[in-house]
Amino acid sequence: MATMPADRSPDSTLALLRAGYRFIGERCERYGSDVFRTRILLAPTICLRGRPAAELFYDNDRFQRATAMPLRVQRTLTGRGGVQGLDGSEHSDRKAMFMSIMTPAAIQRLGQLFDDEWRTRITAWESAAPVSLYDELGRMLTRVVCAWAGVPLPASQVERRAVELHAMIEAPAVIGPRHWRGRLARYRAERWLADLIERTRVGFAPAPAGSALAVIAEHRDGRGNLLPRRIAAVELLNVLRPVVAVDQYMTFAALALHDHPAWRERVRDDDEAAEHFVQEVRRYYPFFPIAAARVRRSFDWQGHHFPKGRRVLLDLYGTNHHPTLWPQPELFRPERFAGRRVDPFELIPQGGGDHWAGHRCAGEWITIDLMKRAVTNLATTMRYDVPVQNLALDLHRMPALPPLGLTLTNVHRAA
Ligand code: HEM
Ligand code: MYR
Repeated sequence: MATMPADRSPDSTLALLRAGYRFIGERCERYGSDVFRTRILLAPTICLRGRPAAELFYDNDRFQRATAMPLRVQRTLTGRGGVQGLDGSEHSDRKAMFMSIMTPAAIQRLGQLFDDEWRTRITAWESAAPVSLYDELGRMLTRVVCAWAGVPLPASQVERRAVELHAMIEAPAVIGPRHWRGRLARYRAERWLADLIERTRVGFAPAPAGSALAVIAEHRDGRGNLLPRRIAAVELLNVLRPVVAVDQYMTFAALALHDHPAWRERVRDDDEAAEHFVQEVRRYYPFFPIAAARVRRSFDWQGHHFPKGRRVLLDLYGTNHHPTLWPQPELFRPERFAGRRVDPFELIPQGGGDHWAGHRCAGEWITIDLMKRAVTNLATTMRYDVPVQNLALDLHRMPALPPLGLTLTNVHRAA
């Protein structure tokens, strides 16, 4: 049996929080291995990156999700009792519920709502002082996703719900007030949506057929039972929160257009170029750092032993930056996707493998579609300046964002 390289420190939790996106990659490079062991949250943990590792990680016979996600992540980002922590038939049943929402027509409807919202907002931006793109996008996506999902949202509540949804995303990997804001936000948002689910079920808040609210409120599990309303709320939040989180990728896309202005021309009226650009934004920029699972039953892989119950972390960011998969991974080069088949275990910003059978992100197509629309809107429907500001990404902070979220000035509708 090969010896798995090991981190020497008695516990690496703080090192992980401090090093952020590069934690696993740096150690893989130091040890010359895409597998190593460490201790995180006081428990032995195996860290992995790369294509073979991703393929292994998404093997349902070898890994489970029950008890894999640290509690601090469940209490903020994912909630408890939702699809992320399910296995076997319970998972396939719940996942099918999500995938049934993601029809091409529904994705198109969401995109259309977003484009309409963009058109309306340009007018406000034209007469506004500096526009914080990230904050604007957060509010726009909150309005759009609620309208799409059948969730009533009075104009007076948009700001509050956008702040809540952001708070959940910003909280899982930090210690202190930002973490607690995320927990409070989750508590409030779950109460709001559990109440809505209840009112929908009794007919007081009718949901449009096929909307996320209708599908989740009416979903019956394998035994024919409705979801408990708190779990239904967790699942509805699993639609609202991540759609709003696409604002982060859109802000990264705007940053990439600013840093690589030649692509403004290229993405205009060229769907393929826009697709390559968006794929490179998802590959290059840091967002969801790692996925977590537990060994379901002991096995050996590449000469290393994986004991039953061991927590395993797959480096999503590190796989997207793996030097053997992506030549010059630290360069932003959308053209690398020209003629390249997108492999399910190589480009994994939203997880790998199969959407139905495994835990790969249910909203990946929505994300790509919305990002393409944002890129097209930035490049074709408006002109703007990006004034001098600190645009440095902080890879130590999860999630990473330029400090003030990208400010635009002199916004004008393109003639
Ligand atoms: C799962 C990332 C957008 C819904 C995941 C996973 C990642 C991820 C890494 C977990 C993969 C794993 O555990 O193996 C992202 C990123 C997004 C995004 C970076 C960009 C904003 C969305 C959107 C939706 C969505 C727009 C819904 C409309 C979900 C759901 C799961 C999931 C329901 C759980 C899937 C399962 O456990 O089977 N996402 N996601 N995500 N995502 Fe996303
Ligand atoms: C979503 O809302 O589900 C999609 C975007 C979430 C991004 C969260 C980034 C930081 C997460 C750190 C979690 C560590 C998981 C082991």
